[in-house]
Amino acid sequence: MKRFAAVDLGASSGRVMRSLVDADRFELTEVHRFPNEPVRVGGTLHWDVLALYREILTGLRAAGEVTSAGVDSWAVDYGLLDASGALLGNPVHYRDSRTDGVPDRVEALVGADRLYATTGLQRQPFNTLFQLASARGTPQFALARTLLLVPDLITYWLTGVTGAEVTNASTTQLFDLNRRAWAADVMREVGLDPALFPPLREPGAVVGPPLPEASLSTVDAVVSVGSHDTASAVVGVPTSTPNFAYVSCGTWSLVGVELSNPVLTEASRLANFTNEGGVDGTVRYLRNVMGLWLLQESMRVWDEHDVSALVAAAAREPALAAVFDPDDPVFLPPGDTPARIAAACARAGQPVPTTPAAFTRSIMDSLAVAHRRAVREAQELSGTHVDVVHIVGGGARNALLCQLTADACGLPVLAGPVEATALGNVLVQARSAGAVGGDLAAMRALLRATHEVVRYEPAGNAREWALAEARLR
Ligand code: LRH
Repeated sequence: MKRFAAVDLGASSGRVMRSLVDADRFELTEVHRFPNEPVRVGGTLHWDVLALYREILTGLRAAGEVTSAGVDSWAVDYGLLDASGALLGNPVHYRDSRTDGVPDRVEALVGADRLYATTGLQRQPFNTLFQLASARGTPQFALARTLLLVPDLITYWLTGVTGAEVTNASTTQLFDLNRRAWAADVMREVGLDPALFPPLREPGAVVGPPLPEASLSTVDAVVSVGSHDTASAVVGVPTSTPNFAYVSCGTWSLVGVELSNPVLTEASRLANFTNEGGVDGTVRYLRNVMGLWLLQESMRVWDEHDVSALVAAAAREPALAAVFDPDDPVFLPPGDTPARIAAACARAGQPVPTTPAAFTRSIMDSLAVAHRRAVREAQELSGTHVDVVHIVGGGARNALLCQLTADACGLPVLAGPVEATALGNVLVQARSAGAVGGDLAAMRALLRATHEVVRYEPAGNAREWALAEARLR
């Protein structure tokens, strides 16, 4: 029996989890949870990264004796180090507006088709490439000698070792997925010095022991994991078949399939599907659907805190009354989401919801329709076939969304585990330590043997969902 710690920095909170693993046991306990709230200062939305680091140390001490610890967080965001290794300012949060208009400028330099052919990455304003293009020219950037994605920054503070974990590096739009190497040509074309980007490391690589200053005598080593949270979440999908789609459902719904090679066709680029590097050389071929962020932001505006009551009320509202496209970029920044939804419904000539319950129903229906569209397109664009949809992450708790997704896709949905990201983080560490053996299928078999899923059978009228999808266009 071996013990591991998983650090996961999510959209509203960070957690440290302790896990016990052997050949037929796999337990996970949360030992420390802390807020992860961006801070707006000087007109920019920042990470409060030192406060997070302090909480991570507290959590790792609370985890007790562990063979290793691994860190994951959301993609694309980074810190810059100067020549002495000091952090240059607080990392900027990807929902900041500094990249407004930047993708067009960058794509005028390096064609969008050329970018996609090399990196396979979807066009999102927050891609690291676009963030860097907007940071170039600032005094801080002039001093920068090393770029570290946020989990790599935490790992650097813990160990003193710099590096770039590949699953997260693949979200920068500066990474060549076919070669699994930095895309130095693209960097040069946009005026970035390739020397800024540290050597790559694969998930499972041992980074090193904690530095004495971290005072973590109970942690033997820090190990590189699928440090992009979505990469870890997909490891944590308990599938028994290769013919599965996943919805990693939380703040975002990441909807797609697992492939062995990227899809780099023009049709794929125009559909804004992304190819992200996964654990064991896999490709996560997916679309970013706006996800439960729509509900979280609406609840913030309504000053409403009881999500279960709201979803229960939404379940009693009429179905498919007001469907809008959740992937509209107007929903990306924080703000008055209900007003934006109302405007989207009005624009589409649909009834405008008026109560929180009706808005919530509209969000659930629209997400289910967007899940359907993404599952359908992922299959068409990649030439694969899907028999089942796995929903993992916090959204697996939302029975209404799970049932609507099954109905919309016309496929069974298997929901859970809620903690897929932390479980995937631990599985990679456990394999590195020899506590579990084998490939992804073997790791997922251990998950199935130790974690329950809830099955939702598709019901309802397939034609109605097809018509609802047509209303998104
Ligand atoms: C989910 C996620 C997603 C990225 C986004 C920035 O947390 O990592 O995969 O696209 O955040």
